[in-house]
Amino acid sequence: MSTVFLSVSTDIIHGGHIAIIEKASALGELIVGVLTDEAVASFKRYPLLNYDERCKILRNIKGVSRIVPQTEVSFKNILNELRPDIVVHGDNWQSDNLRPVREECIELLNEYGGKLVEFPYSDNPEYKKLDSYFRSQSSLPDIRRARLKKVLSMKGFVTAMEAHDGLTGLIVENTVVYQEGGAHQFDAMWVSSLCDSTAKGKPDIELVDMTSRFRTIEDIMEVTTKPIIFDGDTGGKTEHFVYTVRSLERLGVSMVIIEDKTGLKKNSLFGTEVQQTQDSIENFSEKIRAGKNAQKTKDFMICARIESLILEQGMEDALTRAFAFVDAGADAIMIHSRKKNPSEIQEFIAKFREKNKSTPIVLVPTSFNSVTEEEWKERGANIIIYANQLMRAEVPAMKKAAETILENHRAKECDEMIMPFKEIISMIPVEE
Ligand code: SPV
Ligand code: MG
Repeated sequence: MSTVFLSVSTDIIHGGHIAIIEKASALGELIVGVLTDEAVASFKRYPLLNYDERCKILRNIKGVSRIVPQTEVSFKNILNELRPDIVVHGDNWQSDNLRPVREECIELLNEYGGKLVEFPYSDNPEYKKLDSYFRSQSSLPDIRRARLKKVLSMKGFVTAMEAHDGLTGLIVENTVVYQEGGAHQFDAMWVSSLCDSTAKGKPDIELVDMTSRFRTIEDIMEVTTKPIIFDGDTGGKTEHFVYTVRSLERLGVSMVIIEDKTGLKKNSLFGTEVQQTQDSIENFSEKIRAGKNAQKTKDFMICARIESLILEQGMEDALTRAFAFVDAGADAIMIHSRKKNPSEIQEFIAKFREKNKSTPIVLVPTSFNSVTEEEWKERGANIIIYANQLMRAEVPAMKKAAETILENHRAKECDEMIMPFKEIISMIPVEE
């Protein structure tokens, strides 16, 4: 009897899946590869039903002989291990973003004489509706808020990309690259004060008020499902911060990062070139304590951002503050630097980790950008935020298009540097 392998990543089992399981099991002994939560999250949304739940369901479906865990999107390891005679898949992967995985799968099958059998993918509109229902469930505040902690505990290391409106949110939500058999996506989104202000043509000095910042969050949240990390600047007055915490929680934001500065805040990338004042340890600790007391759920996180290196106050000051802020209840620590050389950040991590093994460390490697994520992870960092790259990519592209039209007195020359609107529209989700 032939062995048949079918990989399943879905958490909504509908008639389409039952049909493909039936067809696959008719070809031989059916082994189902159940993608782990991490593998599913790496190429599509975070599954609502966890791995164990999904295994339980699949194990009990008629025709499934056994199930095996599949830890990566690629079929490489699992095919090398199982060497099934047949791999079954829906034909949708001929054209969707799993195409490179399909190509690799065919190569592997050719190596040992296995066969790929593809069945037509069901395009039943009811199944599409189900999928969009589950997607909208993932964007509900309670589910979304808790997801950052979940992903952190699952992977120990998270990447976040800046989003400053619905469209950049969609880019962060949906961009996937396939590399060495794995899929890579950003895990979370960063709503930066710098980019949110810049998008509105305003300086990054806490001028854009919270109502407007919340509006940006809502625009992003309406069209995405990934957890959101909010740049809360200084957090404002402690008496105001407690209200901000509750509003962010209600919206479904997972973490707010507040920096230990006071008075008129300027962007950290200016460092000591502008007048900036660091808050006292006592005041800032009190703000963290008040924020933690104000929050209503256990999932919401408050991260304390330390500006000692930015303001050239030295490593000892940075470390003293980090330990004090953790004692005050901070769920994470962000250490910032504007030096190109990453050594002061590396030194901070090493010294902080000597005494504290578990509090997540957050980095924004805009200036010290030569170190890879893998190395930061190894050194003990947990969240990497790409804080402004999407905005810095869009500004020169827009400027160039504007200049090209002005130079040519028409838009024809501009065509090759811009995207057809049809392609942009295809990125916009449509509710059915
Ligand atoms: C932001 O993105 O607004 C930040 C990070 O606070 S930084 O600009 O590096 O200060
Ligand atoms: Mg900021």
